Amino acid sequence: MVEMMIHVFPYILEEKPELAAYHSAVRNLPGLKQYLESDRNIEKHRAFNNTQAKINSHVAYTLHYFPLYGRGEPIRMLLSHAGIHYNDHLISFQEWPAIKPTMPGNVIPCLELVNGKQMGETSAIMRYLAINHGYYPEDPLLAHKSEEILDEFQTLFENVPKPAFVGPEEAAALLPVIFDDKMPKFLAAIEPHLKANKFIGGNKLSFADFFVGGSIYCSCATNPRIYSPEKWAALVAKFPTFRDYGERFKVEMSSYLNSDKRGTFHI
Ligand SMILES: N[C@@H](CCC(=O)N[C@@H](CS)C(=O)NCC(=O)O)C(=O)O
Repeated sequence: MVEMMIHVFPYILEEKPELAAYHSAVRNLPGLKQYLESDRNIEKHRAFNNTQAKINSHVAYTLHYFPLYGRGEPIRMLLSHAGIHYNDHLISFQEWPAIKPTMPGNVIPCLELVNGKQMGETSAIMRYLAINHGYYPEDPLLAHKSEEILDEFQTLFENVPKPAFVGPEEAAALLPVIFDDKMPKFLAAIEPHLKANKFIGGNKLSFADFFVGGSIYCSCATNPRIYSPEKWAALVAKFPTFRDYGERFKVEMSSYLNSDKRGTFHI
């Protein structure tokens, strides 16, 4: 019963210390502890979480981010693919200075839970959502591959979005770095995995797919509003395994990509 209450009112244990003590004592009973930690229970827990988030469709999460694809888009994509309704709080650049001090680390994206708890850091938010909604691979090798690719993606994306936000001279200097060095190296490194697997997560999407299929393929390579679209097209043409993967990802995400939610963000 307490487990069910936690799903509906996730903050209840913080507010009721006696209930928290009772809950902890019961969970640690020898037979129960073993069952709760078994794979079977973890599966049921995930399925319940998914259903619960759908039932609480209007209160599941609020995502605070700019009206951009950027770091917010993998989060929007995962939530949409999971069928979870969320409040997409788009913060304009005019509003940002007043909101900035209220966000974790003074940056966004920030995922806010129904109890007001704010979570920062894109990768950590994505892992949290992946674990709760079935996008964290159970196979340790696929989990490692997803983590590895996400780490490489984060390094790559220190540069890739920049040309959209800097002056023409700085942008021009960055293009060879992106198109002749960073992007081809990244794609060459991930292509063998994409050749052997439908998605980075194997037969189903993992959190890393929302960065590679989402941010790289949808928000950059095939985004009609991207900088240097001809360079992106030429890059994709050189990596057909990546292109085929990107198209598979687009099919998987088609209802989101064709929805109004997708917006007309720039990058
Ligand atoms: N390490 C953080 C970086 C977050 C970040 O730099 N966010 C940018 C937008 S993509 C931001 O908040 N910029 C506004 C500012 O720094 O004032 C993450 O991965 O979430």
